[in-house]
Amino acid sequence: ISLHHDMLTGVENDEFEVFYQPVVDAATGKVAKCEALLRWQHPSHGAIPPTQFIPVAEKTGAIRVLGEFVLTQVSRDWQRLQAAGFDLIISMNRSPREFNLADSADLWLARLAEEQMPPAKLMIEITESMLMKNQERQLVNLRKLRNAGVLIAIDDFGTGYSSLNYLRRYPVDFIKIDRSFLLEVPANKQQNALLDALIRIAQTLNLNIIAEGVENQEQVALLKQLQCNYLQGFLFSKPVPFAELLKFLQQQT
Ligand code: G
Ligand code: G
Ligand code: NA
Repeated sequence: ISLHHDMLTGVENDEFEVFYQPVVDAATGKVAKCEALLRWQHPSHGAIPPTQFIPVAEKTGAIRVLGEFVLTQVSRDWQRLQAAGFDLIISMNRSPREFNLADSADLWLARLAEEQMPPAKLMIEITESMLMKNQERQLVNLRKLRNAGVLIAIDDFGTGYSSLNYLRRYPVDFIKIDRSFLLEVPANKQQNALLDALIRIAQTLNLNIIAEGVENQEQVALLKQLQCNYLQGFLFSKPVPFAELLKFLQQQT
């Protein structure tokens, strides 16, 4: 099968859908953000997870079409949330390849303008490995986005070879602590100490912190004590279709 071809026709045939996972403000307990996560229902193979098709899309270039689809959907869903009285920041994932093109930032900012979504309501999640490779073109795009007001988050923080210098040099607003750091928290004292250290690094650099993979109240208590800013995980909600996100938001008020 040609996954590349299937992805392109899949976008045209409405096989892709953007799901959302809520992100909760640790201080208020209210949803402040949500992360957009792409889902694909293939007509003959069923659900194909992004971990399977995103790497292929990155190689073939189909990622550009998928990325366009996600951003358009995100901006329209953001408008629908506004209309329903919810002022959220929506984050989306972008792979390094999507930052390689000279016009990426211009293209995305133009789309935001077209859809009338303020850049400050969009957050882009990138991996730390992208920053560490120090590709000039990627950094130019990153700076352009940030200067326009788009928020930048480092995803899976702590899993790369964190040469921490890159955090000072590059335009970043948020770090997302990888869920592997929460696995045995709070039972494992060593893991708790590691989590504490990661959070302190981020605080020292004046970065906001989102903890991923929050699954129980004990983790919430510890994260609050460590002054982690935002919480995301199955305890609150798994990634859900837009209609379910809206229901979730309406139930919390
Ligand atoms: O939702 P799930 O756990 O299946 O996502 C797995 C990974 O796929 C995520 O960690 C994320 O990095 C990636 N992913 C999901 N949606 C997108 C997307 O729209 N664009 C890119 N580039 N990656 C995505
Ligand atoms: O790496 P990234 O943050 O993009 O991955 C997001 C994915 O992580 C989601 O698609 C979801 O499937 C998964 N995820 C989110 N919350 C939890 C959680 O609390 N526990 C576990 N095991 N996975 C989670
Ligand atoms: Na992410």
